[in-house]
This record gives sequence, C-alpha cells and structure tokens, in this order.
Amino acid sequence: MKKTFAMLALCATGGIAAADIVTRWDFNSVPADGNTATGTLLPTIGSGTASGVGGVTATAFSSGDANGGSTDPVVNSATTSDSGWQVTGFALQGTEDKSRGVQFLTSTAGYMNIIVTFDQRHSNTSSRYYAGQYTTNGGASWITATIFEGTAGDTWFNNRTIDLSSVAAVNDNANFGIRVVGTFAPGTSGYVASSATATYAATGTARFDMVTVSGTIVPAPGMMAAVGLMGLAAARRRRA
Ligand SMILES: [Ca+2]
Ligand SMILES: [Ca+2]
Repeated sequence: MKKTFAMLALCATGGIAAADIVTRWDFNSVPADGNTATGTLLPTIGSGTASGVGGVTATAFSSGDANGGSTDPVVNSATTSDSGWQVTGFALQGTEDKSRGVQFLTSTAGYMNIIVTFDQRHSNTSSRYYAGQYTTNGGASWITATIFEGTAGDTWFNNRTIDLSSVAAVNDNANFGIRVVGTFAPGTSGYVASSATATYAATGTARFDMVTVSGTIVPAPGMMAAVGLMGLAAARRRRA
C-alpha cells in the first residue's frame, strides 16, 4: 500500500516522494487513562524498542503538557493521555561521558533519507548537553551526529533533529538506531547544569516525547523502470 502511494507520489511530483513516518513513540497510554504518570514504551507507529542506556532509571512517565509541553498534539484530560518518558540516574560529575541516556532501535528497511526528530525536556540540574548518536549495527557501535544544548531548566526543547539524510549507511538497514546521552560541556571534562543557577546532579531528569524516525521509500528497480516508461509514454503523447 505504502509503495503504491509512493509511486503515485513519485509520478505526481516528478520524482520527489514525501517523507513517511517509519516509527514513532509518543509514550501515551493505550488505552488512554488520563494519567501522565503512566505510559508505554511501545511505538505508536511502526515497530522498535526503547530502553535506558548505561544503567539509568527508565521506568517513569510524566507530563507531555507541563512547562510549555512537547509537540504531542494530544492534551492530557480525563479521557486522553499525553505522557512523556522520563529517565534519571545519570553519570556522576566528570565520569561516563556519552554513556547514559536513552536509545531507540528500529528498522529502516525499505527507507532512505532518514531524519530523526524528538522533543526533550531538561530539568534544572540535568546535563545542559546531550549527544544525538546513531548506529548501523544494532548498537554495537555509535557515531555522534549532533550535540544538543538545553539553555534552560524545566523546559521542553522541541523538534530536535538528527538529520541522517546524507548518511547512506542508515538507509534500508534493519539494525538502525539512535540514542541521546548526556555529554560533557564541549571542550571540557565535566557536565554543566541546564539552568544557569543550578549545579549539575546525577539525579537530574530528561523527558522525551514524539521520537520520530522519518524517511522516503527506496524506489525498487522495477518501480524506477515503470516510472521511466510512464515518463517516456507521456513524452510521446506530448510529441504526438
Ligand atoms: Ca500535549
Ligand atoms: Ca506524549
């Protein structure tokens, strides 16, 4: 179904297919229970796994609406849920750079032009800096793509983007994943707090919402041939 749609999109736009959501986590309880302290780590769209990295405590959920809120369009109410996934138990000061946080593994089979977006809330004492990393081998090794800075505490930083559209190795890859891990202030060997008036603490929290892996469908060779023939036929019709 998706491939048919993509082919139509290719034809309609002359070759540029719109991005699809491959996998998304919104962490909202299913069924909705109106309780932001509960949620799910199962994706809302697609399939994949979400887990803590480096021994963090990764069992809590909290509001996706408070402190300005994430981009989750759902507003928590008696009959709806907008949870975010909250982790704590980060590294002690000066230790374990890029080692503690969260990871999301999902397959990009059939997709290219991969872009990952997510919303993240920093607590006051949370690390000001997090590294956005990706893996092409199921988490055996990680490559840092982006360093994110949270310039305030108890604040959501929405639509953070790890743009992997130029990284061919993440395309059509069943062993793809990303992780977001606390990292030292650039050029130093220590963490700084998100709030300018706070001190970094391992008990700080990071909360996540709307973790979304997007991509465009890899055109199959046969599909490209079909599109080419349709273009040729159209050109002949124009000449006739
Ligand atoms: Ca919301
Ligand atoms: Ca949510």
